[in-house]
Amino acid sequence: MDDRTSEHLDYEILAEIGKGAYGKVYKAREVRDRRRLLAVKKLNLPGDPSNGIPQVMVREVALLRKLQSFNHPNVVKLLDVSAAVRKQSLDLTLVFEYIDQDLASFLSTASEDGLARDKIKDVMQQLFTGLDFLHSNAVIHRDLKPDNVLVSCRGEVKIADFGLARIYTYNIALTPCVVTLWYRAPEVLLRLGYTSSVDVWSAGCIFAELFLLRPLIRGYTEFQQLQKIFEVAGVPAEEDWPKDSPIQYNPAWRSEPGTHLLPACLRDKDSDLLAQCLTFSPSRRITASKALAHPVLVGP
Ligand code: 0RS
Repeated sequence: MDDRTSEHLDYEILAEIGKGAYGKVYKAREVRDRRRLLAVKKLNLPGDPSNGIPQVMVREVALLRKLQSFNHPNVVKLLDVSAAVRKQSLDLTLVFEYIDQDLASFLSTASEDGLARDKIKDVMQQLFTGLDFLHSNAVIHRDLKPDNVLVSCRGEVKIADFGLARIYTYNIALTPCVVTLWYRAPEVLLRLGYTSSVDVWSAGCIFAELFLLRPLIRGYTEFQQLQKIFEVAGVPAEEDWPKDSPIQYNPAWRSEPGTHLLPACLRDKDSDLLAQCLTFSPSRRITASKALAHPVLVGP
């Protein structure tokens, strides 16, 4: 039954560590010589695979492997890929290096005095470096959040769960699970086209969260998330409102950005970087590469 097409790494599953639109992620240990800890991600793609592996999947996996060849310190390392053909589905297994902690847990255990500025700067530098690398290779994460930003015991920040977006959309309709809207850019909430700038929005939300130790914008429906975005970042000008938006611009929306909602200890340059990440117009939002040159990330 188990007809593996390629398998190089042998491991034993230790525990399930996550579950979502992507399938399941397990913590595992390599058997025999190296006994490294691994993160094993299993995707189950329904459909009849007898006509071959779907093109999207081949392309996305090829892209992941190509990215891997750069060995970038701020993205998780992919060690192995294998596929198993079953009667009514295709099982894809991705094996990654295991990183000790996710940023969400890291923040939940931080002292309530907050993180040191140097730490915030270091995390954001690494996050934007990883994003800049992904974006330079035409990879958009689309769902960046503290749960899929990993922090190693040596303080390395690594982005996980990227590059399978097109496979996920295939799976998403079938997975009745709650997704967090808190890091979503307005154009994603409005279901408009998106570019790599959606990840910069998410990074901005994470930047604020490093100060606040709680999420900056917490909405429970797409519209509520959008309203809360306006409360924090201000209402966009009517001429910036996308023509193809499913929601009509409402001149009655209040337009004062709520500085009281922002972390109190932000300095001017922090607020400036945050505002440039949380810019409504994707084309005017700062890029990951430009963010790396921002005074917050280069200065003393
Ligand atoms: C919600 C509080 C819990 O090494 C973890 C790892 C961890 C990994 C790892 C490596 C490569 C992934 C994980 C990965 C793959 C989808 C993913 C989605 C989210 C995150 C990682 C993904 N919080 C979440 C789970 N968790 C404990 C806290 C941990 C802890 C250590 N190391 N994942 N998750 N890719 N696909």
